[in-house]
Amino acid sequence: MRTWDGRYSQPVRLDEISTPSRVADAGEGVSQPELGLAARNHGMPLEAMRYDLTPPGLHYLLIHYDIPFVDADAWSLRIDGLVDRPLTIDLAALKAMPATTVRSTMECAGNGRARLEPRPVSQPWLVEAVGTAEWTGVPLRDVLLAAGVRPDAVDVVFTGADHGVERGVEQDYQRKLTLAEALDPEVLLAYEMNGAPLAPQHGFPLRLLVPGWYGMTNVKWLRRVEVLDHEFTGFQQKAYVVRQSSDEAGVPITRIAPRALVIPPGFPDFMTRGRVVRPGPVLLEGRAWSGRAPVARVEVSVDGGATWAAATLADDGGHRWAWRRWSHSWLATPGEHLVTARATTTDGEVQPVDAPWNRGGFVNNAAHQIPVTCLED
Ligand SMILES: Nc1nc2c(c(=O)[nH]1)N[C@H]1C(S)=C(S)[C@@H](COP(=O)(O)O)O[C@H]1N2
Ligand SMILES: [Mo]
Repeated sequence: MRTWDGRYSQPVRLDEISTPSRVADAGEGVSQPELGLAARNHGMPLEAMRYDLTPPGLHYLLIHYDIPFVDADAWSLRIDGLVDRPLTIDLAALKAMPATTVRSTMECAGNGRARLEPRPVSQPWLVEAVGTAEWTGVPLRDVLLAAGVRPDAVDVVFTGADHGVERGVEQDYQRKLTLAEALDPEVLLAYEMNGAPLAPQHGFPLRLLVPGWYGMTNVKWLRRVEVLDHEFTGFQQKAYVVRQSSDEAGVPITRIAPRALVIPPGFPDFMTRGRVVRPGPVLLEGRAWSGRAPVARVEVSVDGGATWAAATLADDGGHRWAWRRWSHSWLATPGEHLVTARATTTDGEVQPVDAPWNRGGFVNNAAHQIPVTCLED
């Protein structure tokens, strides 16, 4: 890190101003740079799980660099690389194509990172990096078929209009899908969120929407779709992996692991956000979702996971990729309680109680725990 020592005419390299990845020391508090990230990239207040669709402004945000200013009239999408007919499509042409809408829960792969011990230093999410929206747009498949993908295509790369530097690497934000994944008819080039044009912070005018996948794949401010005859290994592709140390290649992160979250019961203390309830029946409720096999059941515990009871789980209402409501009636008694919920999929995958640690702080779907104080009568 440079300090201001008056030698302002010294040449500076990008790797000198860009910080390497790091794990916090034992007991080290959240740093000023992490606070800066948290203030830019806000989470969804957990009480917003009461809404089927996350109201405008309450959906979480994750923006690696700056929100680019995009002039919709000057903007167009380029589809090129290994295609027979490279295309340049403007917004009006895209909107003239047949559109579909999908209701989908999006979650950041780093959700839960700040609960890991030791804590990987990055955007310090607790559990609130999630939201649900209805996304409208054109199936990517239709656009790829119109361009005519060549038989030897391997990967499809998506480039956003945002630009920055990360761990010394200057880059446009880029992610890929394999050709087979990109041809899934559920993958959209989305220009609307909840029936309105995308807001600047959510990718105006166009983003990729891959239902069931962690957030990082849903490239915002999309400006180019390039078909490659080889595997794409860009920075963001190598960064989103589960590994124990940074010299491992790691396992790529794809679909959202099962998770249930609890709407914090009762009322909060301002500073600690500790919850307070009065004795008697308390309706515990929340949401559960999975981008892997569907959620089969949700269980609730009020003693930190020592004993579990089955919650009532609503069906998905035809929205396979959206969170589902669950509830459980609890008879609260005076004292301290640790309210916990966990989801299990139809494949038998169950949320762990202890957080699964990895170097990037990804895919921590440990069961949500909320300390609750029940007052005397
Ligand atoms: N171009 C671009 N796309 C991006 C990002 C970004 O920084 N730049 N962030 C990704 C990450 S890590 C997440 S979790 C989601 C967040 O989408 P949202 O802010 O609309 O909730 O966008 C993804 N798409
Ligand atoms: Mo993310």
